[in-house]
Amino acid sequence: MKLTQQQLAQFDELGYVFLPDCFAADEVAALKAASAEALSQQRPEVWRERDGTPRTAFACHTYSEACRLLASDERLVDPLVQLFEEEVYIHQFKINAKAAFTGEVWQWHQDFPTWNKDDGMPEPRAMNIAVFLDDVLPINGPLMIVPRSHKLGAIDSKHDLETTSYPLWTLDNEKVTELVEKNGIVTPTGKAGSMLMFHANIVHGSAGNITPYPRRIVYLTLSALSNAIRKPTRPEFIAHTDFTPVAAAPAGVLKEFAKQTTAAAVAA
Ligand SMILES: O=C(O)CCC(=O)C(=O)O
Repeated sequence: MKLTQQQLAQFDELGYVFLPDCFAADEVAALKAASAEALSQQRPEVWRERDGTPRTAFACHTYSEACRLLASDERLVDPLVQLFEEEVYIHQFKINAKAAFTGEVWQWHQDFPTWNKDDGMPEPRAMNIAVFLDDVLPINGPLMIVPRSHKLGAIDSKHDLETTSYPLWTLDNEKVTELVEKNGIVTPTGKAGSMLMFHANIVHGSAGNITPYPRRIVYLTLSALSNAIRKPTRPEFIAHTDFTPVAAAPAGVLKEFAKQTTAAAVAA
């Protein structure tokens, strides 16, 4: 799946592209089952909120077949190969749970400073692609994005080890206020199965979820091969050091897997 000229122009100007209805209901169901299974496990790759609720399941593409297939699906991989004009590898794969009632905030940040300072990634030639596993609503902690903020490059940030259980390089309130006064905030919301691609330097964050509606999102971070990390300090399951190029698989592969899982569930 390639981005159109219009989508490329929007990405360039605003720093994100929202792509509704990319995955069919049975694919979403297979991914949701995989996410429930991953998030329920007691293993180091499952990061928890301070109250013990699963926050993020890292690296589930290494042990879940549905996630493994998603991580090489052409719908995610092709647009990034198109943008970076070279092969890509998987820097990170995670499912953020943002659980009903207890899902916590993601502070205002850009992704690249964390990848740069913690992992030694040289350039912002990597990007997150989000696949919504639940309907993302204005009320259940959608991503909030400051359009055009990617044009500023990496902004000064501080290492925040306090606000949540997960350390992050975050922006101060004055800077966020200044950016938002100029460019506003958008919250791309939509049905499960939608995708959102956003630039490594776009300023974004999300509020806590106190609704009864969970907001699970898969994030695949793909990096240009020439941009592989140089000085990883985080665990392998957070910043991968397997730089094998991703071979994009046709969308039909995940669709077939989903069909078989649905048939098996009906037969059981
Ligand atoms: O899932 C969210 O709400 C935010 C995740 C995020 O900002 C990130 O992974 O960089």
